[in-house]
Formats: sequence, C-alpha cells, structure tokens
Amino acid sequence: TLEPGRVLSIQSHVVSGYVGNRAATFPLQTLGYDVDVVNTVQFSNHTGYGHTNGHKTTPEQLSAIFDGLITNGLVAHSRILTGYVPGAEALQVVAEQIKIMKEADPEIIYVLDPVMGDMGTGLYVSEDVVPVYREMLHLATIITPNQFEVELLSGINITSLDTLHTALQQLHTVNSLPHVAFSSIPLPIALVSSMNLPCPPSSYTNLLPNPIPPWYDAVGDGEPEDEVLVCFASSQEEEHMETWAFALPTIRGYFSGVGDLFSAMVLAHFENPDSHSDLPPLAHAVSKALLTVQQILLRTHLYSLAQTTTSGTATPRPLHHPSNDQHVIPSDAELDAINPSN
Ligand code: PXL
Repeated sequence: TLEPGRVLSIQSHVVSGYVGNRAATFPLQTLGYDVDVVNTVQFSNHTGYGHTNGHKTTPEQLSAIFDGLITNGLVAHSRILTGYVPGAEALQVVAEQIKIMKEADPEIIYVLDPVMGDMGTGLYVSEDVVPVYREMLHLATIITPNQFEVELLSGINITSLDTLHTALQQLHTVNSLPHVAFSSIPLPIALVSSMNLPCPPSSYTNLLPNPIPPWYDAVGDGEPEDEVLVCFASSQEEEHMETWAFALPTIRGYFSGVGDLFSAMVLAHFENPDSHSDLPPLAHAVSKALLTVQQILLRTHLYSLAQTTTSGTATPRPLHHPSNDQHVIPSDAELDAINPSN
C-alpha cells in the first residue's frame, strides 16, 4: 500500500547552489512531504558555470540503491519525481525502477521532468537520453518539459499556437497509445512550462489570470508586452484535449533551478487531498506552482539587488563564467579521472 505523503525524487545534487534535488527537496518538505532523495550526480555546481567537477552515479550504483530500498521494503512512495539524469544507461535504470513501481501500483503520481536543455543553451545532457525519455513518456502522469524539450520529444518546431497544439497532441498520443493495456493509468497529461510565446489573449481557450491584469497589455494596443511569459498546461482525456495558458510577468535575471522547483511544486499540488479548487487538477497544480516560483524569483531578485547595494557587485551570473549560454558537462573521461571507482 502506498504512503500518501511520500515522494521519491531522483535528480542531481550540487554542493553549491540550488538545482535538481537541492531545489526540490526543501520546498516539498515545507509542504509536508517526506522526501526520499536519490542523487543521479554529485557535482560541485550546476553545469552553467563553464566548469563543473564531481561524479555521476553509475547505472550499477543506481541499481544497488534501488535494490537496497526494495529489499528493506522501503518503496511505498505515492509520488515520484525525476529530473536531471545525464546518461542514457542511468536513465534506463531509473525507467525500469519506475516501471516496477507503477506496475505494483498504477495509482502512483509520476512527474517526469525531461531535463535536457533550453532554447538559449541547447542540450546539456548526453544526446542518447532523448529516445529513452520518449520511451518513458507513457509511464508519466505529468511531464514538465520546456519549449526546447517539447520540440526534442515531439520532433515538432514550435513557431505558432498551431504548431504548439500539434506538438502537445503528439505528446499526448505517444503517451497513451502504446500502453492502453494499463487502462488504470491516470490521465495522460503533458504540460509545457515557461514558453515565450506571446499572442493575443483571445487565442487561448482558458487564460489565467482572468481578467487579464493591466501589465499584460500596458500599451493598450490589444497585444501583450514582451515581458509576458506564457505557461501552458494541457490535459487529454480520451479524445478530448484541454489546454490552459497562464500569463506571467517576466522577471529579468539569471536564475537556475527554476524548472526544477516548478516540477516539484506541480507534483506537490497535483491531486493533493489537502487542497480544494474549482480548477481541474492540472490547472490547479500549475497555478499554485507558478505562484510559488514567482514569489521565490522575486525574493531572489530583490536579494540580488540588495547584494549590489552593499558590496558594489551583483552576481546575476555565475562567477568565472563569460557566458550563461554555454553549459559545460564534464566528459565521462574527465569524471573517471577524478573518480577512479567509476
Ligand atoms: O536545472 C537543471 C539542472 C539540474 N541539475 C544540474 C544542472 C542543471 C542545469 O544546468 O546542471 C546538475
């Protein structure tokens, strides 16, 4: 039997900074979840610095951890979250474990964040994880890709609302088709987080907030401003697809781990028996998650501004790094050199 408040979170660990498990664990704990943490890497810092050191957890080590949990009867998580897994073999081990857990109990809520890269930066994991993620989609209750990841997974370039719709439909279909046998699987839901796609509010079926606040169209020309970020949430039940759009004011700055916090908060608020809402479960979870992310970004931004005033230098970007647009992943050879046991 599943324990309702228990989460299994399989992501990266960084010593300095807050991405992966370091961004997900504490916020989940503050909401009352008991979080069991599997670290897929232990890095000094995230890969956007230009230099990262540490080690990846090998597929064998991941298997050993899962074996230990199973042997001791410690696998009763009602919710699973996966994020940064840099290699295909390790991801395969994670996929196998989730498959075992979902077969034992199809009620498990699994949020799959296919962490692979971003529009500006490109890919920051090994290319061969892409087909593994495609194979894993059917296991997920919710996926939280960004635009780059939706394009990779669906093979569709998103240039308009129409192409967005096609890509979402494709993800839903891939999600539900191969495994109609698992008929008790929860709704296949695809979710697109933080997408820069301004278009008139009237093009969305369900746009939140409603009514649109003044910042959405400050000029009053009927078009949203550049500063608006739109987040989409899409659910498909049988043949019916429902898409929600969330408009947000953009907070300018360099932030890391935002997607990791977002996926954790979506997991926390989806079908949470403690919260009540008039919105459908996904739209509810996304609106709660976005609110938390916005508040934390605002505070981080204000903190960074305060740092500037007292020390004269703000650190909006990682130190020692000429460009935020280059994520450097240490090669296996480099990591082996510092971690001979791998
Ligand atoms: O935020 C995604 C992420 C997670 N974990 C590690 C990363 C990144 C993005 O750069 O480097 C280690």
